[in-house]
Amino acid sequence: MVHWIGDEKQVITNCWAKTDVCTVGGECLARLLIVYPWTQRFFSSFGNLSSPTAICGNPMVKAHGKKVLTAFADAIKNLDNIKATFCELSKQHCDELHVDPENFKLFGYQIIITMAGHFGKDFTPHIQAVFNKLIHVVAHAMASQYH
Ligand code: HNI
Repeated sequence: MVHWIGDEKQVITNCWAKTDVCTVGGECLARLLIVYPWTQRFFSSFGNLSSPTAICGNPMVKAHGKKVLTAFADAIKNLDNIKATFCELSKQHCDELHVDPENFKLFGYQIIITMAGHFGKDFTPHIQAVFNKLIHVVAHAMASQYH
């Protein structure tokens, strides 16, 4: 189980409270699809992904990014129970969606980059370190039911 130390939980909840899941979610998924183009193959039903402009303007990308970040928010509400929170989603991503778990980390990095852009200098190295820990814990939980 993950051990949160010092002010880590506080840092996560404070920062998340100022995060607009809708905007950030869309940007994270768009960045994933642009920076790691091979991830596009999972989203072939999402319509036009032919250029960075198309990806950023695609309403299905925005809606799905929001959905994923909303699930991320569930982890933040259950910081001491992240593995159990993602048990079903992990099974689904393994058995039905066949998403390589390496992609969970790549998505997490986009969360950090997007938050850094939105918060600017308020996104201090300490906050970045705490979120880096969080995204690794989430990626680990999302991979926990893979076989
Ligand atoms: Ni993911 C569907 C959560 C990473 C590909 N994903 C979901 C759903 C949630 C979700 C919630 C909706 C389930 C439902 O409605 O039954 N995904 C998460 C979380 C992470 C994540 C919390 C990482 C932290 N998913 C990824 C990654 C990929 C991915 C990195 C691919 C690169 N996810 C999918 C696909 C679907 C999906 C594909 C189905 C989309 C659809 O609507 O067809």
